[in-house]
Amino acid sequence: MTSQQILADMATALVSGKIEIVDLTAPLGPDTPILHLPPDFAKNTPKFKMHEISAYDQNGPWWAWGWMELGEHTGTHFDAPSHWISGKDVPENTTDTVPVKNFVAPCAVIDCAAEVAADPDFLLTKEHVQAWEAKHGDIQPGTWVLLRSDWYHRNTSTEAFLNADENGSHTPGPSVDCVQYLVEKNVMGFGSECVGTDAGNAAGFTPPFPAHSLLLGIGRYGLASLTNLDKLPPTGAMLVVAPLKIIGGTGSPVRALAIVPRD
Ligand code: 23J
Ligand code: MN
Repeated sequence: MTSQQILADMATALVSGKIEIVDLTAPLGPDTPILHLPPDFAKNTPKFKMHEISAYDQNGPWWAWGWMELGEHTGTHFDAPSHWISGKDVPENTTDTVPVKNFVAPCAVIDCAAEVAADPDFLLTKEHVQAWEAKHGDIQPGTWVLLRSDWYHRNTSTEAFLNADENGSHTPGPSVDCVQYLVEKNVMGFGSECVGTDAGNAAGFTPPFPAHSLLLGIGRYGLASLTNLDKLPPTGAMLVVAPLKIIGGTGSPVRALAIVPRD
């Protein structure tokens, strides 16, 4: 089949609904949950804020527009390699230099919803990934690996989303050996429904924050605060996720879309 035919068939399937577009993006607004780092890293990212320039009024009689106060790592967002010290010198490591072909890639969805419901500190291990592969096939290079936790249902409450107590944040993520395995597989990156790609207690891992440190360190990427992963098949969907082309950006909010076969 020619590539022209593939795209023509895709257009037909989109119109008929045999291929569906699923929105993996959380709404972006003043109530969007923001990461809270421990007090020894006192400087946190600010909450999203929209400032009005005009609203069809004396400031602009025929138009409405605003300007935003927006952290790079806010809401559903992309982590570029330069976000982490391990990725600071890798080539094409900022939002404006990441090769655009990496913004369209297949995804493997690992369903951990039941495990996370039983234990919010659940860690996805190498063994879990290998068990998934035994069922669904080996994860190929350049594939996004997404942890389905159903955590996105908590996204409307910062408290429930961060799930913190005096011992820190209780949210799922990958173990160190899991991320090492994903590095060996040369995946496109790791995606999570939680506020960041790493588990809530990942500051204490060796290395700390492995999804950040190891994957960004090899020039790969992260996706955080994804939604609707329960609407994706384990394999066969394609992600379209592109950060804003911020010059030197370490990350960016995204509109994350999945192209999903439905027949
Ligand atoms: C800075 C420090 C630690 C973490 C993060 C940012 C993120 O999760 C992020 O948004 O990249 S864990
Ligand atoms: Mn981030």
